[in-house]
Amino acid sequence: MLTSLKKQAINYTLYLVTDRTLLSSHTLEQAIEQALQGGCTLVQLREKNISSREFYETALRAKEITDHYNVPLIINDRTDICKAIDACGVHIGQNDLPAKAVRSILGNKKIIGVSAATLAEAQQAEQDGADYLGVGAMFPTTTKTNTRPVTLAQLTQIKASVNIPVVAIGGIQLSNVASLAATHIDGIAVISAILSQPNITQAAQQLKKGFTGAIYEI
Ligand code: TZP
Ligand code: MG
Repeated sequence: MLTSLKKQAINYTLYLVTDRTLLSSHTLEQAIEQALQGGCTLVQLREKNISSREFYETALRAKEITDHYNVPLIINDRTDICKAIDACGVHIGQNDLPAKAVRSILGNKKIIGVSAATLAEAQQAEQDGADYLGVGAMFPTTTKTNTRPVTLAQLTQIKASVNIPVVAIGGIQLSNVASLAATHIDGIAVISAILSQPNITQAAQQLKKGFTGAIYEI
């Protein structure tokens, strides 16, 4: 059972974030499994419109799959569900419970990720005990409304100013993924460019290659 990992051991390279409303033609469980077959290194279960019970049951099923691939599972927003299913951690936004409060509930072994769109938010999150940052939206996206744009220059500055891993999110696709590698970030977080593709496994493989290949070429 993968319930916590030494924090340095987490691989942020290709971070799948879920959205059941964007699936091409699969169940959420099939989609997660296919993305893992394509090389996703971390999965965040992100549910916005289901009951707590359904979220909990989905999280249990998702964890069975991620455990099988030895990949950590992060729960969006819901510290209670993270704790209840013994997931590896939780991801919170600027309007969710503060990182310090989440830490006091979850303890030191769990991963806490925080969304940040400015340098000030990034530095505050690090100070509050975040284990990694999700920074974006890097590119236009229709997956989430009310995003705040972050430039490549801002992302570079954030990465250079903090000592925790930084993952970029928002509108990342094959056509722009290489531009992110030059910022020296630790990984990319992707929803639609994986989950909405007819071949989820291939989409994940290509994105990973586009990101890591670009790193090695620099
Ligand atoms: N946070 C900032 S942008 C975003 C989230 C959850 C949506 C990312 O989705 P996509 O489909 O990869 O643009
Ligand atoms: Mg949230």
